Amino acid sequence: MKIKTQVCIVGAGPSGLILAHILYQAGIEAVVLEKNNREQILNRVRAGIIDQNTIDVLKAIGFSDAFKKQGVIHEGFNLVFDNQCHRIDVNELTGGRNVALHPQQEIVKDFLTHRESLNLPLIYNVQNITISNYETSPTITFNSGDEDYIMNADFVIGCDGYHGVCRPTIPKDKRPELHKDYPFSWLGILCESPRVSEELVYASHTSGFALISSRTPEIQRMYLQCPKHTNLDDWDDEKIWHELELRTTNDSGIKLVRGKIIKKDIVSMRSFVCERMRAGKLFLVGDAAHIVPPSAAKGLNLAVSDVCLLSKAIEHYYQNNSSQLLDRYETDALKRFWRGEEFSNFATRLFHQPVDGNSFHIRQQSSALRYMINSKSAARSFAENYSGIPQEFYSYT
Ligand code: RFL
Ligand code: PHB
Repeated sequence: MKIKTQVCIVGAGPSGLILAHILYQAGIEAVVLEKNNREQILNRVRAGIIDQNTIDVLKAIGFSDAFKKQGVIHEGFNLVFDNQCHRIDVNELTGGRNVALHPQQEIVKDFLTHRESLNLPLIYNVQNITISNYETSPTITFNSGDEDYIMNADFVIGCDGYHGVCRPTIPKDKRPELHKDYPFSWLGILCESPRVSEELVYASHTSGFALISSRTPEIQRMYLQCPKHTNLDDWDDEKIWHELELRTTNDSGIKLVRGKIIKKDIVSMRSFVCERMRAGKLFLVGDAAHIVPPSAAKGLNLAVSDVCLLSKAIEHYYQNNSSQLLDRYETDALKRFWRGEEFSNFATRLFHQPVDGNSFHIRQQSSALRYMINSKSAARSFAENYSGIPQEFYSYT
């Protein structure tokens, strides 16, 4: 089958679906290609926290009601170390900015069902994508089920995550990539137990980092720092609960309640950036271009930030027949990304136990944690990054 469209979006994760929606609102045609089926993309457990910038975007593009239904505003979070709990009041420190607990699956579900209700094109089970002629006039071939497709598009947008096909389409010598691996991972669980804290608990402990997050009042999401190549079989439920309780014990009355663990997964901790986010008519967005460790809950927010820049640039192109904003996309997106990257790296160092037990690192970390609870300036800097640096910050350049 032959298809012609304005924008081909590869990937129906949050980046791809939100971008497709904004383009639709601007009257620009897009076809979304997704390698998985509908069930698979709806059942992917990932982000829990979105920042103020993303909250504002969801509201601005017509998803206020969906946000109100599923999102819970958090005005701060709890920081536990030396078994004491300190509340960081993000709202007060930033003059009214917050984060929200708004699970990524719910965001994906909202945008997907909205797209379906409008009968807009999204092709599932897409395999063997090839992208040619992307410098000038892209052609995309793929198959889905028994059908072979050839698509012509003005633009191809890679929203296909870290393991996608779009980034590798750009020859290796034309895409500088930077990596940082962390020497530990996270073990994540979903469990059936009551919510024990209104806000998240980030715990730095001599046995390692722990995080108490949530999905619904009845389903909780928690994480433990664990060895890099750990085997899930080595973590029975008793060991997981023991470590979670040990690391989060505190003086504030927040106390875990054990429940049935319904999912366990290992999350690798890494930073990655491909500094080529554009090659002709091919653009990379979100995790396809960059990854941060989840310590500071930034990845999805950085993806949405890319979406905003690129959607504006594509609109500008069609309205004014001008590539001016498209030409700036990579530079502007990387500037925003590096702020999120530096902050995610900072939070990772602040919260996690060094695997070599390095005393110098541990003393610095204790000092930084005490500084954060004793100095409003230090706490404000953290809160400003955590709730999302306002986009105006970048416009001076
Ligand atoms: P995604 O979500 O990876 O979506 C990519 C989509 O592309 C599809 N795809 C393809 N489609 C067609 N052809 C191909 N060849 C394809 N290859 C892949 C995939 O099936 C998928 O549907 O990328 P996107 O849209 O850029 O979104 C990025 C976010 O998913 C990611 O940054 C966040 O989940 C990161 N993250 C968090 N970010 C936050 O802002 N707040 C958080 O609280 C937060 N928590 C987390 C996180 C990431 C985590 N993990 C698992 C790394 C917690 C965890 C545990
Ligand atoms: C989550 O709820 O999955 C979550 C929350 C905060 C983080 C990372 C993940 O920093």
